[in-house]
Amino acid sequence: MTITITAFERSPDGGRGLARDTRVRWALEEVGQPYVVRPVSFRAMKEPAHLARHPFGQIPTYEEGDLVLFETGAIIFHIAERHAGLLPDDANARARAITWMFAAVNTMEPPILELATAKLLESDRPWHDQRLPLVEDRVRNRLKQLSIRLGDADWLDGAFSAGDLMMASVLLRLKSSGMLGEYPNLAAYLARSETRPASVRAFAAQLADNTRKPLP
Ligand code: GTB
Repeated sequence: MTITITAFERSPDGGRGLARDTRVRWALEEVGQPYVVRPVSFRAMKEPAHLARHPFGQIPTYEEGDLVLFETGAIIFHIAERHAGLLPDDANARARAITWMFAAVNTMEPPILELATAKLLESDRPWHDQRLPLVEDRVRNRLKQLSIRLGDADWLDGAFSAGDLMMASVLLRLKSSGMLGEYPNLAAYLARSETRPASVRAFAAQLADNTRKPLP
């Protein structure tokens, strides 16, 4: 059955991997599933046809036959459950990998998104200079805790899993901040993730979709 995902018609970052369809592409590449991309404009995202797929009018979505999913955590969990390669067979190890997926989106991502919002949308507010260091501290606190847990391991819990895929996608958002450099094992963890062949293919595909010239 063909898998179709939605992605920005033109991503604001030019397709450099920050939009969340990257993590879905990456998961599909890890498990060797082909997919097609339906590009969606910002306007189309808020129209009924897309809202039927995604109640919040966002990308990415995932379609496979009658099944329509939104939320990257749920999409990647679905992919990992249906195909070998992203979750361990052992029940306890599997539960721990799923725990890391939740930790990525529920514990690590919120302060990281708050930081992005503070920098991108609040820089003209009179309280910005006072608030920014507080938000940065919240991010550093989580990075420090994650760094201690990772230690000198390659991945969060044994072999690479969907938990690492989610965590690396979340950390990616910090790359331009320079903060990851304060935690060399996390910087190395992200670099290790980014050099996985499946990740390289996913990023290349997203970039290609964003740099392709529109048809005349
Ligand atoms: N919790 C949802 C999930 O994980 O699936 C969040 C989905 C989401 O935030 N989608 C964003 C979206 O559709 C795109 S990824 N935004 C349009 C809207 O809400 O109207 C977030 C994103 C977009 C672009 C960049 N960038 O270019 O730098 C970075 C991150």
